[in-house]
Amino acid sequence: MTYQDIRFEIADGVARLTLQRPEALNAIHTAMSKEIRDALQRARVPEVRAVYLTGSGRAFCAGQDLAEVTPGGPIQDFAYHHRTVWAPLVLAIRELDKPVVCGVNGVAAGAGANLALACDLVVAASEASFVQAFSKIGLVPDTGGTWMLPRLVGPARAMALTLLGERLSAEDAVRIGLIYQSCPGAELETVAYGLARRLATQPTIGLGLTKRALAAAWSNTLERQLEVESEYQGIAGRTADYREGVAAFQAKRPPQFRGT
Ligand code: LHQ
Repeated sequence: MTYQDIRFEIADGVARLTLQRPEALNAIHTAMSKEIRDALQRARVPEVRAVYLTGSGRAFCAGQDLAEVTPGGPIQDFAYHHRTVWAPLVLAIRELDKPVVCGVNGVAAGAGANLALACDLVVAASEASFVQAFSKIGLVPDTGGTWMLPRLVGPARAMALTLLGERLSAEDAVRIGLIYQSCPGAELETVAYGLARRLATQPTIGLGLTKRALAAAWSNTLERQLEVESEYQGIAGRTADYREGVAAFQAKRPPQFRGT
């Protein structure tokens, strides 16, 4: 598949996916969502050990391309549209067995904000902001927002963010635990892409299982979760990276993980 509205490249073990419609603040339309899904599928190859998602221009992503969903426009069935366009994007990120870092370079609104929050580590430029814009146009939060927000920031803040739809600065997003980190925009590449590069040198199988275990924990009892941990530790303990990690520790040298 050739891409019109995203850029995709693999280097240093990192698949970099850049949303590339700056004139519309990287708002996503159906064809673009297919490109993103295709790229996330391509990121499944073993050579890729981390994914970096970011936007071009002054925004990260303004969510759904409103031109496509205006009354009388091409898309009228929003339930079907969300089920087939946005929900699969969230699941593609969450189900990827490797870390996904989001470098939020500017405003992230509507489904664009929740796409960022679906990622494993979110780092935002200090000029960036997060807007649950849905209520402003009479819609409900989607793209996993109603699931993710209360878990990340608690029910009171989730309710305020979604009902009021006010812009939340990157700094406040860190303060309330919505995202991991913020940094000056000029340093986003170093900090956020740097995290992705660093993660790409780590024990990929163990990181993938960690991601899966934390996701499972949301709905498990402690007993069931302890069993998940037992199972995953069994898998991690059989990896070459575990053997390398222990050997490096004992030899007092840095480990050379290969993701196997
Ligand atoms: C846009 C957009 C956009 C197209 C800015 N589309 N062009 C799921 C399923 C089914 C149905 C519907 O939705 C969904 C999920 C959703 O995501 S619903 C929520 C959709 N997103 C929004 O409502 C956000 C709309 N955008 C905004 O509120 C503002 O643009 C933000 C706060 C993001 C940025 O504000 P400003 O920095 O003041 O920029 P701006 O508003 O001037 O926008 C710049 C340009 O980008 C402008 O075009 P123009 O040709 O006038 O320069 C906008 O029309 C365009 N743009 N968002 N979502």
